[in-house]
Amino acid sequence: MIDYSQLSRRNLVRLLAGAAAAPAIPSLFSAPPAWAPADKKKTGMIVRSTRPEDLEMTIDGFNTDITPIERFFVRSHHYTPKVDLSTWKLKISGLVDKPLELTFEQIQKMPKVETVSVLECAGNGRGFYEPSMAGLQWEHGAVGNAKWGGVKLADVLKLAGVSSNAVEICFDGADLPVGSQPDFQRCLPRSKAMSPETLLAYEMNGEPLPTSHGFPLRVVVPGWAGDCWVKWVTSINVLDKPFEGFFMKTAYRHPGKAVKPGTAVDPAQMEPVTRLRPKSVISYPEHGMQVKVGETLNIKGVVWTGGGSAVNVGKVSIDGGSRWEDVRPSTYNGPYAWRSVSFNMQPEQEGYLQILLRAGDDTGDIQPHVQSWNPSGYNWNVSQMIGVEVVKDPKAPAAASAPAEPTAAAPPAALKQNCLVCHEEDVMKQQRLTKTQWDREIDKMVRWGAKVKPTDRESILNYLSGRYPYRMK
Ligand SMILES: Nc1nc2c(c(=O)[nH]1)N[C@H]1C(S)=C(S)[C@@H](COP(=O)(O)O)O[C@H]1N2
Ligand SMILES: [Mo]
Repeated sequence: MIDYSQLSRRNLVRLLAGAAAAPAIPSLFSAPPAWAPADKKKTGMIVRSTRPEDLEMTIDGFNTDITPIERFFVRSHHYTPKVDLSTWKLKISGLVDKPLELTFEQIQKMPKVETVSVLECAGNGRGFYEPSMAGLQWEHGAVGNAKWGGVKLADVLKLAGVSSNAVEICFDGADLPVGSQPDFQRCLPRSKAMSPETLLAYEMNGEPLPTSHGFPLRVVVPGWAGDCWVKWVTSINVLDKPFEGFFMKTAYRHPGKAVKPGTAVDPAQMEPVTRLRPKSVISYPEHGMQVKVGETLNIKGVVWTGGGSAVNVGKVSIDGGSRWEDVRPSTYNGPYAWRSVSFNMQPEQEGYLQILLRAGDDTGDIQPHVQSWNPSGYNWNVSQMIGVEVVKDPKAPAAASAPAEPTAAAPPAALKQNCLVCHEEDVMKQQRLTKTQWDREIDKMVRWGAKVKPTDRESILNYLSGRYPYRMK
């Protein structure tokens, strides 16, 4: 076993050239596919947007320690690119001693590491904030826990030799923006980039990285929110000052403190979203179920946290939060993985149970019971509460059916010409906004290149605010 952190750059170069006796690395790509392989079909997902692809895992997905690829959520800002591995290269440039271009084979020859880590979108839970805001209305499932295999990002950076003035390491993927939308480019501060848990991964759950998750290579940033986990990576650029692109300067920023719900925050006061906070999800029973009086009820869920600290407390309450019991997480797949918790109780009488789960980590951070509202709806980690009925004769839950949409006029031609060329109506349908909020969304789209005539603008605004008006949750 080579202690990779001790390898010098010269040795690395020799390893790559095959001059040193490199350890045999089992390869899943012995005959690399020319093109990205066809992905496994996703099952049981909530479709938040068909194109670009945004899929959410349903609650039952939290019943497993490792999230299968078929159930793993997808969040893509642009359309999914198809990568040709025979021409694919990873370029490393900027403030480095030696700019490099690595082939996929060269990366595979480097020492391989594996880590189990939660990947959670910063916007997971946005749909619970009150008042609501624009954006994908994720509930619980924009998160999953997978085993990632690849190389340490630091090892690749050491090959190129990062200059001592380097501040940020920026990544770009093969995905191209739709229209004149800004390109999805994200950076890590030097310290997190060089940290040993941060990877460039080519495997997910022991399989080649699937297309929708970034084939052939993605950034894996254990403990940090999903926006840093750049997919389809083709270039790494080392900078001596903070990158100014839209997805760093404007998006994925948080006021860092609670603000009055509904208020705008001066962009200068916003800081980047980084570390995940302690969080938990109850996977069983599901909200609204009926359970049998006198029978053992096995309450299950998962707990996780970010920032290199271990989840060390799980607490469960069955009476709406008056009394709490400790639950010990069972599995341990490392500090960045989620852990399963299980708690048995026996409801003795008919009635209504309000079950809560609460996670904390060893920094003393613990899940709150009230929201900390922020303008983009990031970092939702309010302790989840579900309700179940205790009855003598439980009925199986009725199959979930989508709430009926009010019948309304067909979308105006202007919506088809200006909006539905880039995305579907599904992404609008889930958002319930005030007329002012819809107006701001149209402004954003215009800034992103939608050429909307003033007369069209009015009909689009009237349609959206009439059909998808603000409503209380
Ligand atoms: N190139 C690229 N990388 C990306 C994105 C993207 O749109 N383009 N989305 C990011 C966001 S916001 C999240 S939450 C994660 C989602 O990863 P997944 O689709 O594998 O679940 O990928 C990140 N990496
Ligand atoms: Mo995200």
